[in-house]
Amino acid sequence: MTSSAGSSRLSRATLSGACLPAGVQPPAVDPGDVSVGLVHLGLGAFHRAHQAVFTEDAAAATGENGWGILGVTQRSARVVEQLAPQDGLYGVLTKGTAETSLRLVGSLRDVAFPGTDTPHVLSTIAAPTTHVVTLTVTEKGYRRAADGRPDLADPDLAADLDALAAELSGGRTDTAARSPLGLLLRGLALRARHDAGNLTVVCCDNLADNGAVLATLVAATLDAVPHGDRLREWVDSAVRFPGTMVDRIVPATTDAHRAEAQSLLGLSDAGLVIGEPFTQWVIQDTFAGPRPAWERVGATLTADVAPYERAKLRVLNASHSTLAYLGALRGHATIAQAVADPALEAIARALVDEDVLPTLVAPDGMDLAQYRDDVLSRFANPNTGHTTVQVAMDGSQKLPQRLLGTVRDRLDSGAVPTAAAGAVAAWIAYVRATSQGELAVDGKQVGLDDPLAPTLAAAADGPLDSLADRMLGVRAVFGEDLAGSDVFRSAVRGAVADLVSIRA
Ligand code: CS2
Repeated sequence: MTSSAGSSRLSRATLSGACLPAGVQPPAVDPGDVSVGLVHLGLGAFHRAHQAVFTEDAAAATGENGWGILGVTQRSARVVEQLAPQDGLYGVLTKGTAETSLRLVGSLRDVAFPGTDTPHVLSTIAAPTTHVVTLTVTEKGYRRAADGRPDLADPDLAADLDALAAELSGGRTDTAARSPLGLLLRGLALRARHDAGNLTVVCCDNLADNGAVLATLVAATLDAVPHGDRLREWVDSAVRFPGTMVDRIVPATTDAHRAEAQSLLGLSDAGLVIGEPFTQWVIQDTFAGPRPAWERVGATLTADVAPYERAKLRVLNASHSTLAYLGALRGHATIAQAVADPALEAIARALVDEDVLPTLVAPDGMDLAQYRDDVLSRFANPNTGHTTVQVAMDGSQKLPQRLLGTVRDRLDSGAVPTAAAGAVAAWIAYVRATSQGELAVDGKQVGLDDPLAPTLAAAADGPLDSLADRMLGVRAVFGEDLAGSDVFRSAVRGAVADLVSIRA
């Protein structure tokens, strides 16, 4: 490749015939030879570095060419603008502690933004050639109320349900969808109407019991929609919602990553994503129809995903969040810096050892102490540049999934979850510092990035000695049970008081 190619952009045209530089791995499938069989909702970096790679490798391993992906963005057309001019091609820059590699992915065959392309997304979900829908829409994307039921007061979901009700009584199907759940339900409605066959919907977000959660959300939403009962019956018979555990650390892509990839590839890539070398996918084997042969390329298909999922959420994600809050409060910009701080590493380790491990049953063949060590050394990889502030966002949505299950199990067994209360206190201190404009990391002020920010900021404001009580009063996070637990309250109060010394 000549140096003048440095100014061109990755696409099928610029790739075809180009001799890729040594060390850059070409797409494992020929993008021109692949048709869409899977729709993905939530076309963020995580999907591109995880399920899309597994799916491409599975297609390459079997030679099946019907597993191309239609990737659907959530809130903006930006990702479509990055990927459409590149014919869906993008690179994954893998950054290990010692080595960097770049591979190109060709399995993303179509991209869509619901704001303009809803009819296309719905008809693809309803196509008989589509067999799987996967989702990574983040915790907040599901619009769940505090009790886990659909938040019917959410204006986006409410608008989608109006459109769905109209469609169920034979109306038009071209209103732009505004929420992932709305898009999914409307796609299911069209599929049922076209009698297009069974479908499997695979939730790949970090929610405890994610498959069951999504199945319940779908059913409960249909119960609330006029004429939803017939669709609900069809979903019960034709759709399956396997649970999954997904794992790969995928930090936000920076300009420096794009420049690095461009110097390796000789082409610019606006869709580039980065990730650590580690990747894992455990999937409950309850499919309603065909699926890519993911087990051929390293995924684990199992009858019971819960022990894997629980271990991952409670060990990895809980300690990640704890390091993010405490790290940012101590001025560390990255997770790697936070875990290199001996005081914080000891806190993360104690959280896992004292409160998390007693609540877990090791999945087959897994050594949980080794898993904890592996996770901490993955965090220590200095080359991903994963920021504390990125992991710290959306705490109100993340804590219940990754930390509060541990707290509940410990309380149920009669233990005082002191270390887990410390992690909750770390979040409280972070909410207070960010909502009051008191936190700067790397010289930049950090605000509170959370869908419940106004509620949290109001609770965080006021005297320090009642801070823990005011925050525990946020029922959307703690529920009635934890807010009402004297044992937990007193542990959190003590931990919030102790945090003053951590910050010093
Ligand atoms: C992180 C996760 O941002 C976060 O909250 O804890 O995205 C984490 O990197 C992944 O779950 C790793 O699989």
